[in-house]
Amino acid sequence: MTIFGDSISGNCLKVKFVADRLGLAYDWVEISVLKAETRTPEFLAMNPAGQVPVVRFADNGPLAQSNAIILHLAEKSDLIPADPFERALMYQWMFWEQYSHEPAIAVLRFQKFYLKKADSEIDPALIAKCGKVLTVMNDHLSGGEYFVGEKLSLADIALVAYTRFSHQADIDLTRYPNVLAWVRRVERDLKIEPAA
Ligand SMILES: N[C@@H](CCC(=O)N[C@@H](CS)C(=O)NCC(=O)O)C(=O)O
Repeated sequence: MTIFGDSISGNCLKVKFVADRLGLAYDWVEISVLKAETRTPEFLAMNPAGQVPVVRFADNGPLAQSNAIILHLAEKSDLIPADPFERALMYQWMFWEQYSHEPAIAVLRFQKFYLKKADSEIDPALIAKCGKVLTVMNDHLSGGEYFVGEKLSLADIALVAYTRFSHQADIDLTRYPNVLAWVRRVERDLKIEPAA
């Protein structure tokens, strides 16, 4: 399979983390969002939404949406709980990640770290939203080491993708100690270095 991704993107790194963890072979094609490489006719033919990640499978063609991709890659693996209710809890966190978490942390990080926006240009509501999602996570993690059950699942991988870049959004994760400990735990599990 071929992963079309931008290596600064948490959504794209989710796909890499799952493929690496499961030992799946892939080619990585770097597509720069900042250089508008998601807007070429060739790319839009694969994903009319003009977004990475996209994975092109030799047998089935292209698939977009990071969480759809990782669910497909991890099917029948230990990254998806066997118990139906635990599996539903994993989906719960993955849907929350896309609707509430990613639009906060990833957007603030992009505005601060890549667009270099001044604090005066940042919507205070966005900063408040980041605090809210990290508080939800910190409270949840007071009851366990992972988001669902007692082991790593796709919920952790989806949520860690941007949480580990919080410092690039000028968010101090030491204010959310359970989250910080969990980020380091998941990075260790995935055998990746803490984000610089
Ligand atoms: N919900 C999508 C979001 C994908 C997304 O926002 N991709 C960004 C990079 S992280 C992108 O390609 N942006 C280019 C654009 O929207 O023009 C997913 O999880 O895959």
